[in-house]
Amino acid sequence: MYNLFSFKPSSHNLDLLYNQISPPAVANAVVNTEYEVNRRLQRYVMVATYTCMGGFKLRDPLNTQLFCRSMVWGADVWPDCIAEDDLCEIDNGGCAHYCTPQGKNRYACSCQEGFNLASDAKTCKDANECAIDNGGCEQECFNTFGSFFCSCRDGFAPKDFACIGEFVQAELLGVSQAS
Ligand SMILES: [Ca+2]
Repeated sequence: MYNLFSFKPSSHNLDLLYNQISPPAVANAVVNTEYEVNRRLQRYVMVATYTCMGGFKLRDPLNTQLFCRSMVWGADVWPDCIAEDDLCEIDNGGCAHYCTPQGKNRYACSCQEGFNLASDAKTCKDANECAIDNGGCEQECFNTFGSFFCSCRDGFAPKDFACIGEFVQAELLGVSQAS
């Protein structure tokens, strides 16, 4: 086994080493591997520098490299190539819930069921389902954050969106009112 850091490798050695520990693939990127002098460590280290393919760009232009230490490739932050025109790739486009790319440098936010898009077109606010047709509830409608529920007045029991009177409940349970 070669000691990676104790010598300046010849191109032949570099080929041998490269075959042993080729750097990991990063999606939509090409990689160039070479030895560089690390002045802090006072030795040569193997460095893989990634370049994004056409139509892609680095998520963070400062994170382009992986370093080989003890035969393992790593970095504090790994290089990452994202679509050039996909603003949703960065911080979800600022959307609270969903971000949908819509062509070059355009995107739209949308919300999960039970929420409506706020006036800033990014955040999502609770939809008050009860405000429209009483939420479809027969009697009481209670709005909750992200949802709602139906309820019934005294003497009635909820069944889906409807309310069943006590007499009907007893019949459903097979209880005779006469007994
Ligand atoms: Ca709600």
